[in-house]
Amino acid sequence: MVLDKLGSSLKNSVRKIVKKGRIDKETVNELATDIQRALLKSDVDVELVQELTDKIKDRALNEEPPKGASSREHVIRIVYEEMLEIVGEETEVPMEEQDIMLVGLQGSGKTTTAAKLANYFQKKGLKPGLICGDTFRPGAYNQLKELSQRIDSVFYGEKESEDAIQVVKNGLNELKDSKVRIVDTAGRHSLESDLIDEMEQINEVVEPDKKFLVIDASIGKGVKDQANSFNEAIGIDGVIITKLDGTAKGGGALTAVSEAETNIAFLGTGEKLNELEEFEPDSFISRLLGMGDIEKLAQRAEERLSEEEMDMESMMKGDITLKDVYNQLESINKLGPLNQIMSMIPGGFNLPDDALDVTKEKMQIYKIIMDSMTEEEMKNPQKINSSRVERIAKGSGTTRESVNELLKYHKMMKKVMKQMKGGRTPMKKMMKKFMG
Ligand SMILES: Nc1nc2c(ncn2[C@@H]2O[C@H](COP(=O)(O)OP(=O)(O)OP(=O)(O)O)[C@@H](O)[C@H]2O)c(=O)[nH]1
Ligand SMILES: [Mg+2]
Repeated sequence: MVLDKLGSSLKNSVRKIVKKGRIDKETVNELATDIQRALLKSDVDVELVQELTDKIKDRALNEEPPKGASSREHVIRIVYEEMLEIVGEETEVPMEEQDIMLVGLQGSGKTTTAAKLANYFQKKGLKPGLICGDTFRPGAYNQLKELSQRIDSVFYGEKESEDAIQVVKNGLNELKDSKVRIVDTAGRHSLESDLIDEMEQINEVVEPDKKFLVIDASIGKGVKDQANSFNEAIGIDGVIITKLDGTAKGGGALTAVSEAETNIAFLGTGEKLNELEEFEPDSFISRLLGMGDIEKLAQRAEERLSEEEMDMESMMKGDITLKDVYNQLESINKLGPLNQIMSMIPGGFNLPDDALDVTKEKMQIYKIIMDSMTEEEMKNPQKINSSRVERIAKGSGTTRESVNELLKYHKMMKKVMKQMKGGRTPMKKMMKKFMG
């Protein structure tokens, strides 16, 4: 997709939030820093980035999630909404008969984009016609002609002419049958007065329904000034940003337009003629943030939570067995460190911190050990005497110390569960609070 790098770093920052249990100040700050880093790397204006992340932080920490939404979902939503703000609105391109004129600086991608647009409308069932209004560059005629043949579009141009205005006039007459007529114009190395004059004259002849300014994404933030100058000169209906595939400055180019007095209509994402995208801000940002995936992830996290609640509840009814420990080890890993869960319980525990600090590696070993136990031993761990410990250690390829450690862990869990049972906060509520 466009802006692969920016997209993947933004996706990662947002994914981190999904994985986080609790949304606190630290988490939000971390997210803001991640987003800042990603946007600055892709050349988005520093001030704009600062403003954006300030807003995200402020809203994430002060706004209550709407009913039914977790704070995690809420924060992701805020990021999405604020990102949407900085790319501006979409330019409507109606599917109807129209004349389009492309303008822009030299080499920005006008001719290629003209052919891409013809291809785009043809696919939508609107017969396109391409007109070469570039009598300035000798190769322009052949270039557009060749491109139009590739997509099987009607073409009009006059190879020997030097009068662009007349050529365009003739072209419009010749291509009366075409539903969407696209006029390519000459590029100059800067916005000179003669270029503006010619643009204005072609503008008068064509009376285009849409005037699109084609800009190369590699100028990044510079897009804003260019868009504003062209807009002042002839009044443009939108911007087409090209070569987004080949630049790290894409984020700058995209966001700069929102500060200009116009919007983005299309994005050019490659040299091939089908590499043109309509610019739809909401779907663009959701893709950039990987929203589809994130929604799925968030959902999975919620589902896990409800499974968790059930486990915990049934566990608290009876005495905790090693089997419960086994299941817990699997699920607690997904929830986060045990000591974090325990710290949520009002009243607290008088257990040493390290007692709860069971590492992932250790949990793995515990599981292997339990795989070597009999069903009976799992249910009644108190029956495990030293000869059984010996057997289990051998069978699981671990040590007696590890087996004893696991038995100690089980005892501790039992104690914890008892204390929880006596606590005033219902389990469900506590888990909800923990998960945010
Ligand atoms: N990678 C990439 N290359 C593009 C894209 N759009 C155009 N190009 C390339 O950019 C170069 C210039 O494109 P043109 O379409 O000839 O640009 P132009 O604005 O018509 O140039 P002039 O008529 O000389 O002003 C060509 O090599 C194109 O293949 C794009 O979206 N991605
Ligand atoms: Mg050209």
